[in-house]
Amino acid sequence: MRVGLIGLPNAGKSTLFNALTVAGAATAPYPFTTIEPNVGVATVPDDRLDRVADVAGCERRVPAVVNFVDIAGLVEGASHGEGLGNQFLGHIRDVDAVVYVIRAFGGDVPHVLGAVDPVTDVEILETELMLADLATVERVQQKLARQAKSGDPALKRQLETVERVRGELERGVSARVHVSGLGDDALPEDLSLLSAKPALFVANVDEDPAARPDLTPVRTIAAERGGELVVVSAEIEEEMAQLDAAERVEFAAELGVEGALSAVVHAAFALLGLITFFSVESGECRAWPIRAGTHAPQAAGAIHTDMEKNFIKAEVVHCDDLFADGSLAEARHHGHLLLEGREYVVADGDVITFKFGR
Ligand SMILES: Nc1nc2c(ncn2[C@@H]2O[C@H](COP(=O)(O)OP(=O)(O)OP(=O)(O)O)[C@@H](O)[C@H]2O)c(=O)[nH]1
Ligand SMILES: [Mg+2]
Repeated sequence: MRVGLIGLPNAGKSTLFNALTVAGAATAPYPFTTIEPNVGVATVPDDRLDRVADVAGCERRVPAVVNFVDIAGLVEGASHGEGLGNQFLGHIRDVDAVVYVIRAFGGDVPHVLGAVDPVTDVEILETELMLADLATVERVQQKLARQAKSGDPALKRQLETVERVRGELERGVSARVHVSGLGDDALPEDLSLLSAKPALFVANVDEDPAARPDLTPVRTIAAERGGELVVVSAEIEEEMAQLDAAERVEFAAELGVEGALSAVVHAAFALLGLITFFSVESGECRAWPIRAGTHAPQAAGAIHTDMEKNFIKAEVVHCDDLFADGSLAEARHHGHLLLEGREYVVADGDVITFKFGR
C-alpha cells in the first residue's frame, strides 16, 4: 500500500518526502525538479512498541512503515497534457491514497501562479483529478451504454450510477464525497477514480509563523472534501531529520513544531485503513500494519505466508492490559492472555503470538 504526495511544482513535496523517508530526493527552487517518482518508506512512530518491548524484554524493535511516493508536480491543464502532462495520472492511479501538499510558505521560491494561495492550489489539484476522472467516466459510460442494450438489469443500474457520478463530477464534487457511500457492485470494478482516493491535506507552512497565510479557508475545504488538514513546515522537518534523536527533540521543542511529521505519518496510516498489531519473538518486538477488520490467520500471513496456511491459534493480549499487568506472565495470570481462533478480528494494539503447524 502506497501513499502518493501530489501538489503544484515547488510546493515542497520532495522536501516533505525527504523529511518522512530520509531518502535524499532532489529538491530545488524551480518547478518540475521531480520527474520520475521517488519511492521511500517512513517509519510509524508508536511509543507502544517500546513499551511492549520493555515489558516483554525484547532488545530489537522493528516499527511499522508506510510507503510514500513523491510524484512530479502538476499544473492547471495537466489532465490535458500541460506541464509534465498525463504521466502524473498513471502515477496517481498506482497509489492507494493521496496527500495534497499545499504551499503555504513565502520567500524567493517561485510559485507557478505568481502568488502563494493555498485555496487556489487545492482547487487546481482537485479539478485536474476530477477532469481526469470525467474522461474515464465518459469512456466507461459509453461502454456500459452499449453493454446495457442487452437488457441486463445489473448493467443498467451501473449505467445509471455512472451517469450520476458524471453529473457530480461536472458540478465539481470530487468522487471521494459521493462515491464512498455506494455499494460494492454499484460501479464497474475497473472504474478507478483518482478523486475517490482517500486524501489528506498538508499545508506546508513558512518557518516564520508571521509569514503564514490564514489556513481557515483551506481547512474548511479539506473538511468538505473528506480530508483532514495537517500543518507542517517541511523544510524544518527535513533539517531535523538529519539530527540525532536527542537533538531533534530539543530543536523541535525550541521551534514549537513537535509531532508535526508524526501527525502526517499517522494520518497517512489511518488513510490507508491500517491498524497495528505487535509480535514478540526471539528477542524481537515488531509492529505490523494490517487492514482494520483483518482476521487472525490473515494477520499471521503478514508475518509469513506459511503461518497463515498452517494457522492453528493466536495467543492475544491487548497492549493496554499488558502494560497494566506488567508482564506476559501476569497477563496470563489475570486471564488477559486469550487463545483465539480463525474468526478472531485483530484489534489495534493487540500483542499476538501465533501457534501454527508445520
Ligand atoms: N521556506 C521554505 N521553503 C521550502 C519549504 N519546503 C520546501 N521549500 C523549498 O521550496 C523549493 C521546492 O521544494 P521541493 O521539495 O523541491 O518542491 P516539489 O514540490 O518537490 O517541486 P517539484 O518536484 O518541482 O514539483 C526548494 O527550494 C525547497 O527548499 C518550507 O517549508 N519553507
Ligand atoms: Mg519534487
